Amino acid sequence: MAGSYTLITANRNYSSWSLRPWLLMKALGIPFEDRVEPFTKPVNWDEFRAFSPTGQVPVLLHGDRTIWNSLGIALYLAERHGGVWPQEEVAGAFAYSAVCEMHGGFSALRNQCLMNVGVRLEMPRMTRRWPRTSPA
Ligand SMILES: N[C@@H](CCC(=O)N[C@@H](CS)C(=O)NCC(=O)O)C(=O)O
Repeated sequence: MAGSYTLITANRNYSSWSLRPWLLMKALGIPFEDRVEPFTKPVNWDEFRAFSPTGQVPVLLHGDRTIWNSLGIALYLAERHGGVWPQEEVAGAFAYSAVCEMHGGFSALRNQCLMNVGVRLEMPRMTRRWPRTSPA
């Protein structure tokens, strides 16, 4: 047993990579210390290298082990906890494919559409009533 988990992420409003293992651990009820290392400037690699071999987040600390990369963390957790991957083979095949496609692809989309969960949009006013689906 390597000890308890500490998950290091940046601000999860802006870092979808950080959000992934955080959501996974929350959804599976895996207890962890939630350590946030905020982005303080456009590039934080030098500071993040103090705890991350790549200078990036997310990072999972487990005893004296450091596990980096969101998919690396998911794979590590899957070795220790049920529910990370579907049990059923066809569902598992789909899940492996979809996860790898998401992890290794969509770079153009990622570059164009950065994540910002903190943005609040003002919706335009409705100018007409929507039809009802059931009688009033
Ligand atoms: N493929 C990596 C991507 C990690 C990544 O790009 N992390 C970004 C935050 S979203 C980072 O730490 N960047 C350092 C910086 O922007 O200063 C993973 O899955 O963990």
